[in-house]
Amino acid sequence: FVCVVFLSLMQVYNWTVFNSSPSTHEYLSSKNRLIADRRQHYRAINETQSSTFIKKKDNHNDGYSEYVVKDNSDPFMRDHYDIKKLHNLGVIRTPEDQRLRDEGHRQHAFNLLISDRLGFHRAIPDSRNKRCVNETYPVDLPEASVIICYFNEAWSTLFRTVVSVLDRSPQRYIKEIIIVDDTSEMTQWRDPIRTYVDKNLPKVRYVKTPERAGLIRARMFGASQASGQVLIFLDSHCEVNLHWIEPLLSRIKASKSTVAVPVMDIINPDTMEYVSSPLVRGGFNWGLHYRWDQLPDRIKQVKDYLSKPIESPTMAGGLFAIDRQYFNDMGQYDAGMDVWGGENLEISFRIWQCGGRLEIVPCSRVGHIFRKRRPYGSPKGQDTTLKNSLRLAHVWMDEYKEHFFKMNSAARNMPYGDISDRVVLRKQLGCKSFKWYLENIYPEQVLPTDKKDAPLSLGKFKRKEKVASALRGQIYHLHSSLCVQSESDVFTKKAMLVLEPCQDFGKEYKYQTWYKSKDDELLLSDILCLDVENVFQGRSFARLMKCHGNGGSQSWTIKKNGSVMMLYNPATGKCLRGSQDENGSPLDLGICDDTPSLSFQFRKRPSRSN
Ligand code: LR7
Ligand code: MN
Repeated sequence: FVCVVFLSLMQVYNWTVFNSSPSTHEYLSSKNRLIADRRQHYRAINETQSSTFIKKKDNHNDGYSEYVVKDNSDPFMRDHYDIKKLHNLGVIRTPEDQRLRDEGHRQHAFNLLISDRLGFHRAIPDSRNKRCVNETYPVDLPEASVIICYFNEAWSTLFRTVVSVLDRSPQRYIKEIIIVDDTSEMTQWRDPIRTYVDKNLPKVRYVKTPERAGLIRARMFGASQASGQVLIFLDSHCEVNLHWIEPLLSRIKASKSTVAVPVMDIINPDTMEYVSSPLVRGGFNWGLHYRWDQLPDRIKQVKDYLSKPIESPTMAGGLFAIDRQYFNDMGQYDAGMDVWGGENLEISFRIWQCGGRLEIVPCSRVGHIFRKRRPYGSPKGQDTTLKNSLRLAHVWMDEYKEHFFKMNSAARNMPYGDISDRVVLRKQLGCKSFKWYLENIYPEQVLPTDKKDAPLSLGKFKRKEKVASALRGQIYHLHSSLCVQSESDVFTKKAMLVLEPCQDFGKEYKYQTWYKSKDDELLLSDILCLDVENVFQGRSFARLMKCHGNGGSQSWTIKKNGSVMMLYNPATGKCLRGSQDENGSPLDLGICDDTPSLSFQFRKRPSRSN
């Protein structure tokens, strides 16, 4: 037994352990030998198994044949993704390990130790819905240029992104992969990366922006050098899943003005675990932040909606496929936008308002490392999201931009640069109004005034009170033995939530009494709903809000794990989390894993004995 453990460790370490202090060059090239071996293996799998096309029928009208993808690579994926192995990689054995992990968290906001040890190839679970196996795709799909922009990315995550594309895409669909170095500050990696690419990865091209461009202009820079019919953008810390590319390309083959977005699976930044995401779609709030929305019923009623493309009001931004000509014709991106933020809503509004179509394609899955913070700023420290949001509000949102200003009164008078060429673009393309977009593409969206003006109706509460009593009580946090309550005694809107000693009587008890409505809301003392707000750098906090009855981020589902539960918020794809050590720090949302900070129970008031 010991021997087996030892051997399997050796196998893992084959990938990872390197002699005392190799130069980057040695490191990369010793790795490369392993990769070459491994690659043959993968290639074989790729050609003979995972991409077996069986001709289904000739479709003479469109001039192409339809093929079924035969999916016998699946067992390979499942057998090789091993969480225990992954946990082993995180074990710290030396001070050097410790240093790497700390440095990784500081510079990249993820676990660099595990990432580096994983190497460029790794198996991940096939996270697709089973129905996807029966989907058919045309065989003569257009070729893609994959564009990956990065600023200060770790080389292991960068190359895992690149190599996953090479491993899991039929080669004939990959015209090239362009990695765009957005003038990273880690200049010591520049030459090794370039050399490695030139020597070993023939389809991959390294280009560098003349100066730090920010991800928006960096993407345009990359796109301008691409020659494939389709552009596929990826973040620099992704891993594409089995058959990720065929469903995307088929949508574009069917219509050049369709923009296709894969489902973003979650790679945990602390453990590098690959977790399947639920099927949700893109929305936004009036602060112009992206949010995940649950699918509206009208979509869930469609047969096989779990494997068919669904239209989405917005996209998250980083991962999508678009016809190159269409991308250019419809104005690429707003070059006046800096560094990070807002471009995803801008391109989403533009696609819909100007006659295109934005879809989420459930059978295409790509993992992305969701970090808890962004480890870089903008060159001058500005808030680029706010400036970018202002630009898009002024160009695309007509009178509805007022709602944004109401949320950000300071934004009203902030400078946002010259937008005249974007206004001209909108005219030239003959785009529809924002009102049209809201009414036709995003009818589920509510205006902030709708919520504010609606009086709290008692009738609603009465109706909601008739819920199973099992889901009524205190929300007890096991790890701290505390109960969830509002940060303020009275129920104020927007209050954060904190953990406090559980109270068993009177007013205090009432302030800790929650129940779950039929609509999956969690109401505190029958008054306010547990909601989520993205406050800062992607970190989401739990907040009390007026119940709006529209689901979205106010909808919570219980994930049972034995006698404990996690409170899962499908809109954000995350779980309610209590801080493990600091008393009084507000509850936020975290990736749903098995850490104790996510474990809760509904607690009944102990019966009074005397
Ligand atoms: O100056 C920069 N130059 C760059 O090239 C800053 C960043 N970048 C690169 C960076 O290395 C990364 O590859 O741009 C990419 C995106 O930056 P991240 O990963 O730090 O940001 P993110 O994942 O939080 O960003 C999400 O929102 C952004 C808004 O501007 C972009 O649209 C990102 O592409 C987007 N990522 C995703 O949609 C993946 C899913 C995350 C969500 C929700
Ligand atoms: Mn990212």
